[in-house]
This record gives sequence, C-alpha cells and structure tokens, in this order.
Amino acid sequence: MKKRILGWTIASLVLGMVSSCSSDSETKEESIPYKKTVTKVWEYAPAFGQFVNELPPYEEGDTIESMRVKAEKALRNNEVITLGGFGGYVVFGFDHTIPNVPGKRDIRILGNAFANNAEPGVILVAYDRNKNGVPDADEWYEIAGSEHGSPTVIRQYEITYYKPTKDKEEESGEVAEYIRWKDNQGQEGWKTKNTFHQQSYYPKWKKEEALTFSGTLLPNNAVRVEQTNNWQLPPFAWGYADNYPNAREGATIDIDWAVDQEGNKVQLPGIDFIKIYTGLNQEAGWLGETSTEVAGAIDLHME
Ligand SMILES: [Ca+2]
Ligand SMILES: [Ca+2]
Ligand SMILES: [Ca+2]
Repeated sequence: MKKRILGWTIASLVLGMVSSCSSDSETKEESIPYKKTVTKVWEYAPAFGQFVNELPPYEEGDTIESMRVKAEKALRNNEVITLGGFGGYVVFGFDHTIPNVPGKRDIRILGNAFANNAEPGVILVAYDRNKNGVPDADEWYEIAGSEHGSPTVIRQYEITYYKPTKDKEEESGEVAEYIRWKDNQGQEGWKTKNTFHQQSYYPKWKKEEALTFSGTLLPNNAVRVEQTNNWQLPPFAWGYADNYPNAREGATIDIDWAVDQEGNKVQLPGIDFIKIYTGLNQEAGWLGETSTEVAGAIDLHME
C-alpha cells in the first residue's frame, strides 16, 4: 500500500498527471485512476514461429487489426502471446506514464520463462515527449541489457522470412526445409516445422510473400546437454524480456538503462510505451526456434 501511494505521489509531483491533491491518504488511495498493467496494444507483428497462429489463435478472416485486438485482450489479462523468431514484435502501452523512480527498477515484464528456458527479447521504451498519446519513431530508446556492447551482439541485423509454399504447408510430420530465410550478414537457410506443432508457422493474416524484421541480434544461448538430448537455454544476466521467471528480479527493468541510437545513456522522466522483439535467430534442436513470449507488464511502483 505504501508503494502505491509512493508511485501516485511521484507520478503527480514529477509528471503532473494528477491535478488535485487531498490531504487524506485514504482518499488518495481510492482516487488512483490508473491500471498497473497494459491497457493497449498498438501493434502485434510476430515473425514465423511454432506458436504463431495459436498464441493468440488465428481464425479464418482475421486481419492485422483483429489480431491486434486479440493480442491486446491477452496482455490486458496477462496471458501469453508469441513473437515468433528474430524480430517479431509487439508494441503496447499503459493508461499513465510509468515514472522513472531514481535508484529503483520501474517495470516488470511478464513472459513464460522458467529455469534454463530463457528466450530473450530486446526491450525498447518510449516517453511520450510531445504528449500526442502516440509512440512516435523518435521517442524510442533501447534498454541496454547485460549483452549490450558485447562483441557477440550484431546491431542493425536484418532478416527476411519467405512465405512457405502451399505444398510445404500441406506436408505432415517434420518439414526440414519449411520457411526460407536470408539475413544481411550473408547467411541464409531454412526454418523447420517440427512434429509437435503442425499449424502454419507464417502469420496467416499477412498477405505479403516475405516479412522483413530488423534490430539488435543477441548471441545464441542454447546448449545441448550431452547424453540426454535435452536443451538448456540459460538466461542473460539482466535487461531482457522472457529471460527470467516473472516473479524474479531478473524480470524487472530500470528505465535508467535506456540508451539512444549511439548507445549513450538517456535520462527519461518515465515511459508510456514499450516495444519488445525476439532477440535471437536460433533453433535449439527438437525444441525448435527460440521465440520470445510476452504476457504483459506491470508498473512496479503500483505492484
Ligand atoms: Ca528507475
Ligand atoms: Ca508521442
Ligand atoms: Ca518463452
């Protein structure tokens, strides 16, 4: 309860979000008009993936807009949506500016990671500087997680996935050469359809013959355990989505970690919008491709 009052007070003092003040703390507590969780999804654009068309489910006739609404409903209820392979993303927002409280982490990002099953997503945050209620292109800043600056990270990575043919969609069982891909590092190959998930891995509501995504590519984290044929996906130290179980401190971020395009630290008073995209282009044997899942976010000053 103390935390909520603190959050409210900082929001009102620093950001001037609340115009009137009451001396009675009980009234203050009840007058909080904000939700601590996601209220709006602006865009849902997954790459290919073994949970695509299922989380959330695609139904005949769905469009970009109806899938956005499904993703929004899921995140408002803290239910999981998949972003698919590298670059697939979701953009969401809150009904208030989450304040950047000095010396404290500010946001918990929810996913479905569990021990040694981290599928890290890169996080970007935006402060609605021009107060138009919309995340503008020049308002985004990347959260510099633990891998930031590592020589194994590739910035401005770009990948294109090509829509599978009808024949390949109709094949059953494992389809090794299922979705062709090509990146801007001179690499290309095929993504596999595995036996566990037999629906189309290509977003069915997308009419395009190819989908291109770009961003910061994180180093692969999958390790095959000798003898058992099991795979482990250990987490990075900090600063990514779907990297630690939701209750852990590793699932939280500090807005102070935001950096600009040149990698310089920026000072944001708070943030209104978050973008998350899958940070790895990796397939872990029979586990299939590594895809970030997101189940919403929480304003830690209201948690
Ligand atoms: Ca902070
Ligand atoms: Ca704006
Ligand atoms: Ca996951």
